Amino acid sequence: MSQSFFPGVERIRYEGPNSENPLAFRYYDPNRMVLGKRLEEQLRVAVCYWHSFAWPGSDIFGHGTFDRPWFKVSNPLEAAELKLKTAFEFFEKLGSPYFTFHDRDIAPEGATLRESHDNLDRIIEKAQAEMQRTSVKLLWGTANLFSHPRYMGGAATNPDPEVFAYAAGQVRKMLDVTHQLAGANYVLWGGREGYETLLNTDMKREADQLARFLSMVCEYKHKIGFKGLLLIEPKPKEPTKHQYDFDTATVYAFLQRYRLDKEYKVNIEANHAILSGHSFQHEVAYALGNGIFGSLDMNRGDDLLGWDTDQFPNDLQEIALVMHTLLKGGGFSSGGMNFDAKLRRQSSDPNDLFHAHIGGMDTLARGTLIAEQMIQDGKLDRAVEERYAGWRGELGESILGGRVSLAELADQALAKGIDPKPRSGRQEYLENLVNRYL
Ligand code: XUL
Ligand code: CO
Repeated sequence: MSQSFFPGVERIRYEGPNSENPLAFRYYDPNRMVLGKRLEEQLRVAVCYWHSFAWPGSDIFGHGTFDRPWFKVSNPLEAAELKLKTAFEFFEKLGSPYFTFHDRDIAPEGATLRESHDNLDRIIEKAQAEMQRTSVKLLWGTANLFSHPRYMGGAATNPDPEVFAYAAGQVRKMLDVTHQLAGANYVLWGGREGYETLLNTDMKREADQLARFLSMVCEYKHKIGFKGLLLIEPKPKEPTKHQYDFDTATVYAFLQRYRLDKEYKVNIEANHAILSGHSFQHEVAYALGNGIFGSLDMNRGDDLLGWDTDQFPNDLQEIALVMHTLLKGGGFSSGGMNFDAKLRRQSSDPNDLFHAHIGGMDTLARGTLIAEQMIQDGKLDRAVEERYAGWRGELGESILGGRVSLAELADQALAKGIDPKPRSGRQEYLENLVNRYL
């Protein structure tokens, strides 16, 4: 077997905030207890295969910039094996408990669907051995239903039912593989499920097709006894102009309309939230509030760019607020934090992969410790509770309890001469309070 791709790197250790070692964690101490769970279990960090091992560093203007040995191996299955070894060397040295992958990240597409399945089987057997050797687990599997030209007009929403059938072939296989690898969840991101122009698109029909696909997927999940969550990943645009899974609220309405809301939850991605005109925290709060929270794709965008830049998270305030919302909502069940994040094209040294993930994990850890303080302190929660205190009184309870009609309430307002006084929302006071924890 090949040699190490990261020869100078040992297992990354927690060394505390004062460490000068760039290849150490300053905040990510997996064994530290946070609100009754080990930090590692609160965060459930995953490294993604596609950005870190399959992407060559190309963009629409230029070729790959990353000199990875598996890109130079001409036999695609041998290349996949080398990539697999390197990926597990990385997961093990980083100490990430989970990873994620698409079918086509881990094994090459063959000339036919059957050949692709066979390629996948060969590599998955080796992946299973690596998982046993390292104890690294699968957070979720997924199928790539967007790269190949056959999917240019969508997968489930394609005008051609044969494309739908091909997608069914890929998803059944990846559900089987995810189940075989004891994956904790299964993700569906509708990369090409959207449209460019209504001149050639029947939106209503495409929604029906997508719903049919999703119900076939959940029927199959139950048939094979896969216990993980099925997760839809919202994104408002890119690659299509109008993506059907625009944001969490849109996905929730769609799921309810087709009676799929008990079967699917969401995988929320930070930069997708921003692209949809929301904050990451808003999306997480919405999903928790409606019982459809599943998992997170961690990354960040760039304020000056309007696309999915997939940078590693480093905004401490954003992460602290998201973790505050998430931990108050009970934290993860089977979900986790998948780094759907990539290096910049100029970060071409192998060790840049470590710096990126170490920085990301430290930001998540530090944000979580800040969120723990906010929760234990209780000041932020008390401010919100006080703001709604009236609803716990006689008037509020009679309204929400359905004990008064509109007419009765209107009469009461007249009879009692109700004259509500505006009260401050104290936003700046609360913002200052948050800054004190950072
Ligand atoms: C694309 C994206 C995907 C999904 C998995 O923006 O986020 O990588 O996470 O298909
Ligand atoms: Co994603």
